[in-house]
Amino acid sequence: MTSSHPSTEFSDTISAIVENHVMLITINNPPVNAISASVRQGLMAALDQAATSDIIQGVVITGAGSTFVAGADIKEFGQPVTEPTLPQVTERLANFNKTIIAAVNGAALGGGAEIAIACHGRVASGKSSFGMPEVKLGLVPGAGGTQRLPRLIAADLALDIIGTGRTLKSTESLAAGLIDELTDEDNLIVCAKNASLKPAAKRVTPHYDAQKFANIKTGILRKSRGQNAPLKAVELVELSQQLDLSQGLGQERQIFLQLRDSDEAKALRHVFFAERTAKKPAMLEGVSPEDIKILGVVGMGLMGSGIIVSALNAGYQVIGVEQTEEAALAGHQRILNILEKNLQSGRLNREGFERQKKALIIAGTLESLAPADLVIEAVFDDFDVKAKLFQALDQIVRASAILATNTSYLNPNDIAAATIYPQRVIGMHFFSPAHIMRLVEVIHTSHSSLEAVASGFAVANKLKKLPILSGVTEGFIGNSIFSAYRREAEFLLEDGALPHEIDAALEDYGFAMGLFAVYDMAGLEIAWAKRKREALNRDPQLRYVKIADQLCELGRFGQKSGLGWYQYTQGKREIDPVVTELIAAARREKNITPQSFTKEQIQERLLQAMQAQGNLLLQTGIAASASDIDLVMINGYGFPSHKGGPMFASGAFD
Ligand code: T1G
Repeated sequence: MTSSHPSTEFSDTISAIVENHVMLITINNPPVNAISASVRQGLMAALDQAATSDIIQGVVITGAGSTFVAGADIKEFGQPVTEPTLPQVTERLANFNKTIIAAVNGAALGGGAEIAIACHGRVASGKSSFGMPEVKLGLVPGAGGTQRLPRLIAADLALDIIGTGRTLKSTESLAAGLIDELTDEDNLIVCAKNASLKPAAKRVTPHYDAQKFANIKTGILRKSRGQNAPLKAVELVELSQQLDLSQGLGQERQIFLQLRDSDEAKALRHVFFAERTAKKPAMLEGVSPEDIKILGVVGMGLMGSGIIVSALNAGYQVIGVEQTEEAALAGHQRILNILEKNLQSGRLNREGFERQKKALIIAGTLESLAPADLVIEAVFDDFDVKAKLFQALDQIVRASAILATNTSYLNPNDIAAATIYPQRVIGMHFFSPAHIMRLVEVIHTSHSSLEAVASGFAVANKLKKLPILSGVTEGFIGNSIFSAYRREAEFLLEDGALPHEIDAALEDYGFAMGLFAVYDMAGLEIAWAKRKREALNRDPQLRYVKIADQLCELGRFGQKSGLGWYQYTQGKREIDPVVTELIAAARREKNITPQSFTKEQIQERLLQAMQAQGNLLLQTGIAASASDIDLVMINGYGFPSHKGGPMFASGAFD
């Protein structure tokens, strides 16, 4: 909204215009109006002028561009604090001598939400959203959020927002009383200005449902898995109901400063910036992806149907192909079931549901893929099957179309070499369930053109996935590190540890579930089949642990067979003395005197195994950066994000 009145620059990120007795302050710190020192200093300077001016009767604060304020400038963390601090700014806003209204034009996150709730009122557009994602950075809101939010809205909802870091859309914010007025973008500033010329509204702290509060608290504590920030968030919101505001703010400040320099916060900051860096791989700088509109997916099993649902969610037209009519119907039903679930859970509205159903074509012949711009295969992980499929597609799709293999363990170089245009073949390694798991390893073969790789990357981004570039090696980044860590875990078994001890050490470290429990859940037979295939070429010099094979030879394939590394009674996992004895026998056979290991020793050995493989992937150029490796292990293999990933944990970023 332009004005004929002069704009005053209060810093290089803060400007203000005074018109009709209202000062409109704009925060302009691209790309997301993060609250840097310049923003804080500029805001205070503008408020100084407004406070003493006789002309100015009201103040409005808004953000330039499509974001209101995305929070404190995370890049400033770890540096010396520059005054004024954000708590000083929000304190000033809350106690300002004239009505201040936040005109929330977009995302108000963390410190941005704290600025908005410190104002005397909030007018927002439909594009606005509110969130306090500090716990995702190992922090708590540090500028009044934990004390002012539970006084503005129901404390149970405040606890949910602060403890989980979830974001509220504009309509939910209005219903919660977080915003006073919801208007369209064109009227946002006018409505906010009108509100600023009225006395600040008197607010009554809304009642809250104590049972709901308790349930939300339990959920947050259960999911925290060793993270400290969520526990502190709960503590502070509870204190907001017991202490007066200034005491509560004092407690909040103390806890915020403790957390800010914690290892957990450093690890989560590493993950935050690692994700931003991974979005822009140097290898693809300046490379334009193909314009992909129509996606083809061959194979509509668990993986294929998950990929199709992600593609429909992203707005692609999708052609799904199966070998038989029966398999195509089963796959179609699987996809419809997921879409139905999304509809019932509110993740999808009716209009979206119908649109996605319409955007999907199911076919029983490969020829129907002719119009596809990119085809992803998710068929049985066998070389001949995949090579034959791509050779058939060579005759069907146009030469510039991209072919992507979802293989986990086969060599995409060989698959590409079997085709007419190997430069258009890439790997796109999804993780199951593919409509939920964020990670996609985008594989560049020795033949792949940069355009083909960039196209796979762009598609993965549009699917709202986290694409990570990987070169070709057995198991790419994730599975090769997972194999190294699994191997070390089995060495630990022979050396004296037991499956439940190793799992307990991993869960203590922050994994949702230990390795052997995960194995039993996934089933032991697939890895066994692979080990049997590899047995002929295995280097007899290398240490090999036979225990897993012996379990399978005994028909112990995991949870579904009731027996695996553990025994399962009515689904309950229990230590099985048969396995304990099997392990003892394996040690005796190799004359190994068992040692006892502390959980820290177990954690250290497994971390070192991951880091050693990670370093190998960096040396061989398979992984572009250590932070990419961390993101793969966090988003694909359950590595606790508040530990930063195996490479971060090794001090690679100190
Ligand atoms: N500080 C510094 N840089 C930030 C930033 C921030 N808060 N948020 C984003 N960026 C950079 C990011 O690194 C990237 O840079 C560019 O902006 C675009 O981001 C006291 C202490 C807002 C939803 O946790 O969730 O307030 O890579 O790629 O996908 O209580 O960014 O281009 O150089 O993510 O459109 C709390 C963090 C801070 C929100 C936009 N706030 N940001 O997503 O773009 S702690 C957050 C986001 C706090 C107070 C406490 C997202 C976004 P580059 P992007 P996007």
